[in-house]
Amino acid sequence: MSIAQSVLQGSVRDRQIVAARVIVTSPGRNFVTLKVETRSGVFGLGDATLNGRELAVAAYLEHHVIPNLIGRDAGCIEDTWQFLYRGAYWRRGPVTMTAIAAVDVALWDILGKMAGLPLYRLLGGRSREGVLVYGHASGRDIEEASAEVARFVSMGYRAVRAQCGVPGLKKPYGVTREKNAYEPAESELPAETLWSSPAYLELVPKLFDRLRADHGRSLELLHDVHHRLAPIEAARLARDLEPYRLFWLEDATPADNPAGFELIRRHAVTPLAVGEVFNSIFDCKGLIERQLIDFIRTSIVHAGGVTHVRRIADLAGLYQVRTGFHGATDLSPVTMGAALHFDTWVANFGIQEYMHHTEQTLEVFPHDYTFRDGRLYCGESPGHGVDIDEQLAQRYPYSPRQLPIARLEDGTMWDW
Ligand code: CS2
Ligand code: MG
Repeated sequence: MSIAQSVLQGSVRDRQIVAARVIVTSPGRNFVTLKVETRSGVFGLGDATLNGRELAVAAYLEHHVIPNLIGRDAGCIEDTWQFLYRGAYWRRGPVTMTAIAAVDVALWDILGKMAGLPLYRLLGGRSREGVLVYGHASGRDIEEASAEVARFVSMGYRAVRAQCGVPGLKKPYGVTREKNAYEPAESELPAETLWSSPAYLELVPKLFDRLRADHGRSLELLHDVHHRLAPIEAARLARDLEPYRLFWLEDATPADNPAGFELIRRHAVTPLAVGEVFNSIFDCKGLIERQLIDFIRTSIVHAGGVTHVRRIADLAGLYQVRTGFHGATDLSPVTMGAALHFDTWVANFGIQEYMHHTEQTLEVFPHDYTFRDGRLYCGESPGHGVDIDEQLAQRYPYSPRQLPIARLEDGTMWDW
């Protein structure tokens, strides 16, 4: 009888959590992974990576979560979630909800391995063959950005995010050097970048005018404002971009204030995406219920795991808001694996972000998802289908990194 079968038919004792540990590794960038082990030997992995705040989550897990896991039944996923959320007293926030997410995803991984089923089967089965993804094309100028879009189209992408440099601004957001995956957390202390909304607002409509001229109207084009505009500026950009039919305009204005999105909605029909910095349903609720957004980007790793994001997706579905999970390189392959199972199941799926991890990273995290013809396909392995090579992981020690900051030309602190 396999371990899985014995554990499936086994007692609570087999499912008992006997150990859990945090693995910090830095194959090109920092990742934090939680490994939860049961008495039967079946283990699960959860991603606990929070870019620039990795050790905060690692410490939260080590000091405040793991001692509470030992002895618990790994099969009690919901009760463990409620224990870690309600029991914290100081609830919500990115560190807490990333730590809860790591436990939650590890327990879903264990359940899948016990049941001998891939995660999407545990959730309710397949709703689609393959998951539409978008890649990240960027360039120092419009010319270079359009050539990069062409390169992604040649690789089979049906949807591409386009970003480009802004004249006069050094270190523009989202522009990679030498076609590497964009890695913003590049220094121990925050690098300082310069921002100018007027220069940006002049440029972006020209970028998409050229992209539509070069690549036609059927290619799905996306753009990330990255929280930089005031509501009225965001409304103007969304209106200026209407002729270019974007799939979505992302983080057009900081979402702390949902009323800012009412202003955008009043002036434009460009679809809006928000939520990669959200960490609970309460961050999403107002925007969804007031129909102020079209895609919710809140990710499994930063919003309490599968258990909580499933609730967010169900709420969104009532308002025909679709999912568009965050999928940057600072979310580990464990999150990509779990997200693809979720994307394969969820009814109101929209699109999945797919920034390529480095080869180093992919060696540390063996996985069974695959890319072809503009879509990602989760595997059929039990659980989420991603593992960690702990020996290899040890070769890449943690390296302190923080995200950049942005200032205006007069020195005013701005949103990066
Ligand atoms: C970006 C992210 O992918 C995106 O949409 O907003 O890359 C974001 O800049 C990083 O995740 C921050 O760590
Ligand atoms: Mg973004």
